[in-house]
Amino acid sequence: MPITPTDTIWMDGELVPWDQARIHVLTHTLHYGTGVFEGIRAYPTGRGVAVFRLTDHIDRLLTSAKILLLDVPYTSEELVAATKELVRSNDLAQGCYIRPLVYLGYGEMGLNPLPCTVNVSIAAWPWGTYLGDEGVANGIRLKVSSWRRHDPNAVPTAAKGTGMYMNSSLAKVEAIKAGYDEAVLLAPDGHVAECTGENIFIVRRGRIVTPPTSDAGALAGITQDSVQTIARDLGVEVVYEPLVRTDLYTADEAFLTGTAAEVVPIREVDDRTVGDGRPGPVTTQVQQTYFGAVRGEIDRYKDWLEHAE
Ligand code: PPE
Repeated sequence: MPITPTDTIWMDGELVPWDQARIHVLTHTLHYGTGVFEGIRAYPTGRGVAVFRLTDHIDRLLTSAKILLLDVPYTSEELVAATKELVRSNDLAQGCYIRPLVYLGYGEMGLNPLPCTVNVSIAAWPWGTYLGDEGVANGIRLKVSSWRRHDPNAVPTAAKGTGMYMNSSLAKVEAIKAGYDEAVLLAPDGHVAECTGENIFIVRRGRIVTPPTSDAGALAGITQDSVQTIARDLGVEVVYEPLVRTDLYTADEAFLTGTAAEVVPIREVDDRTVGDGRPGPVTTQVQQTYFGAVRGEIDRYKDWLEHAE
């Protein structure tokens, strides 16, 4: 997914021109993956551009940093304000993707990160659909990866750590090279964990089922949480229960969620057609409601919007 440059990137308290937002090649996090990050989206609404659940994302960033013992030199309020300032000053009224990153800077090498400086950057740019317009409309083809998700005692799966995405990237490449759109990873115990950058759900006998995030070694998704609220408001029960791969094959419907991906139907898993191969009624209703919520079209969900202007 190509990046469209904007004017500035927020780096350690300043808005730096896009082309000058550079770091040294000996930056600690570049070598060891010792950073944490977030993915956030802002959408155009009737009242100007609004960042969806911004505070929740910044709080998760700080929780990830805490898990990695990274001492972030900014408060949640300061990072929320910085993000809004960035969106305001970069002509992003049509919406954007926002990428905050906490990383260990230049000056120390070796595996002890404690003496390193902790740096923070926030970038934002317009970004289209992550898994393609066709996938959003008609569903994607999923492959169970041969790569396992992390053991939570090997790396902290509750943190959105940069280095951990080597695992996601390996699974994504494998899936794409095999002709699929996306991969789902199993946890070390064989239960379904999550996709490379999304949580996974099935619909079975009228209920929505998603793996219990921390047990499955999956990230506790903010979109997953939003979808849980939306589904319950639609009168559909949502439960967090362990799933095995054949539960995906035999589901009535399946979909995935993430900030970048949004809500995307799954039409096939390992060449088995899910349901009748078209987005099912529950998936479609949840997806439509999510798109309405992020764009400020549904009063009930207005509290999720944090206006940049
Ligand atoms: N699991 C993983 C592994 C993950 O990376 C994400 C977000 C989620 C679940 C869903 O979380 P949430 O966005 O809070 O609903 N993935 C981010 C990064 C994607 C990327 O390609 O980079 C995102 O969606 O922004």
